[in-house]
Amino acid sequence: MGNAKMATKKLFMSVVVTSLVWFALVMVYILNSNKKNGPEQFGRRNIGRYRDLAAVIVDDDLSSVGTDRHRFGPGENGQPVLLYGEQRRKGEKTFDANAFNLVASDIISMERSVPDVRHSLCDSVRYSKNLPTASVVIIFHNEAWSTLLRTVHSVINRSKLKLLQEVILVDDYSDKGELKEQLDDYVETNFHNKVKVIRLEKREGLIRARLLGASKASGKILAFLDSHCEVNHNWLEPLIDRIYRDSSTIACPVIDIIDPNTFEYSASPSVRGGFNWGLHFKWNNIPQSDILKRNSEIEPIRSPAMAGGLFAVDRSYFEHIGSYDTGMEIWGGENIELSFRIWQCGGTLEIVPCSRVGHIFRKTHPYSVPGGIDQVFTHNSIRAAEVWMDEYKRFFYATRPDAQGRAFGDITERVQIRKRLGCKNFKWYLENVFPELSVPNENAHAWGECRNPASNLCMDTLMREQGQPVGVYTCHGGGGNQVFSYTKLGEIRHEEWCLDVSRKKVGEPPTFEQCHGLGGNQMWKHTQNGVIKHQASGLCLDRGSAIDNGNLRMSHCSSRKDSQLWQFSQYFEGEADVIRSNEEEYFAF
Ligand code: UD2
Ligand code: MN
Repeated sequence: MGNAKMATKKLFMSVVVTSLVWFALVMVYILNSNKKNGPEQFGRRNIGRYRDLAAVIVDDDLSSVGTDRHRFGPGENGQPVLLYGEQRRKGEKTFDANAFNLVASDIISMERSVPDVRHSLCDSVRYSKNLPTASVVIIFHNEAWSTLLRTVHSVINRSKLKLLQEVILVDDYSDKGELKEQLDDYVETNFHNKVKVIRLEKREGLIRARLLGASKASGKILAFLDSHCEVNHNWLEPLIDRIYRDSSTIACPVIDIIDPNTFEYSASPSVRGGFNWGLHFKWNNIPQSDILKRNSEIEPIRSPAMAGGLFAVDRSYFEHIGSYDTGMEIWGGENIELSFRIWQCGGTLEIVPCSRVGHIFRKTHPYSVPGGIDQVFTHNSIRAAEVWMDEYKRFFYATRPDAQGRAFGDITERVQIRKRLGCKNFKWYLENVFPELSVPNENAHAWGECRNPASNLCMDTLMREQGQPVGVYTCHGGGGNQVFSYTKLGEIRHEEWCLDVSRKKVGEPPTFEQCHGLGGNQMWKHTQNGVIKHQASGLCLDRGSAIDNGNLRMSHCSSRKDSQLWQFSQYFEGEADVIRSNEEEYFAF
């Protein structure tokens, strides 16, 4: 009995020991194979990826999601690069030439990984096997070496290569030495024929540079990028898919944010493109009604306007609808013009949530612009307004007085395109595509500068944001931050911001809040050259005094105080009378 017990114990022990040995062996194997996928190995494999593109295409399972996880180093996974001491000082000096921190950019690998910020549902989407290929066109003027090539590497590493016809780099007459032969050599050695460089003989600006790129492209689809982007995993396929389904679609990726100082990659919120009456592009919240219509968060978002730099389009459709207005110069306005054209002429513009691309949003333009950036932007915007906005262009001119009476060149050809394509008018666009844009004469009693005549101070956003006090500033007649409206809903409004009074106390300033259209704290009454009375509190808007730090303040109403009298630059016909006939009610306080 005792012996049998001993034997069982021995057997048990040997099973345990053998299992442990096996376990250890398996662990060693796993650890070893993991090492093979580590950063070093990744680096080599990755070089193989574009050294021998043909071989990679066979096994094109878009492994970037997996391999990116194993990378480490400065800026990897979109982490910020923080500089100290001498490096920090050096970095700050590079802003003048680049409008971003070139020292930080140079430290980061050309092939750094980015966080996979796509919605989790994106991975389960299955796309057609028959998708056409795309040519990616990247235009640049004096772009920095590291940001330009990081853009290209990201496209090579994170696109399905069988969908990537080619990458075309268009040099818009840069004068940086490194962007000439050195760039040609780099591209030749690293990307073979997959990437081409073409050059303009003179500075043409981004509009004509993109057109040159498009004319050399052979893919069925064109995908445009700025020269300081980092595309995210599988960004291209969802864009092509939308165009494959309907060739009259222009598909834009979600534009994520790369910080110009630290190069941190962060996901941007779900927004869509719009603009104000000055034709400045703006990001807007997606209206609730559109959110409710969507079946899932990864469904494309219809967008009234595009930011401009990052979009995909069917090449022949792009030609068919008149590509770009070649009468536009250097920078600005072409995105709004294309947005109007695509919608008014029967196409669709959308943002595709499963496609994401990071872009360095710069605060200034580091390059010189012949004629000045403001001048060319105004010139281009006038052309867009004249061709597409019909009678509504008066609101553009009223918001941008610098555009009034300026020559804008010949637009005959563009007007003919509009006729040839039988495009709809701007009223249709406003009603069907962008009903959220407040149209002054339809949605408002009064519009323009809101002036306190006694002081010549005007209501001014002072570039403030949500929740901050509404300001006043000397009237400048330049539109922009001094354009307000008194809407038919009783709002005092600047774009999507409404004057709101939640602390109903004398001396408190009104603040900017998102307009909700429900009255309440955003409901006012105004008579021409009279007071602006807040309905819920019974207090009136006062221009304030120096001690109010340039803020408006709420006061007890008195039409005898000239600090409470306001005059909009425009009262719409018929409306002023209606307002006046109710005057008694307004002054009953
Ligand atoms: C935004 C767009 C940009 C363009 C612009 C309006 C995004 C992310 N960016 O401004 O693509 O639509 O609005 O016009 O939506 N470039 C040239 N030649 C020039 C000037 C610029 O090739 O004379 C290149 C430049 O190197 C860059 C691209 O054009 O790749 C756009 O210029 P940007 O980055 O200064 O414009 P951005 O992003 O402020
Ligand atoms: Mn840009």
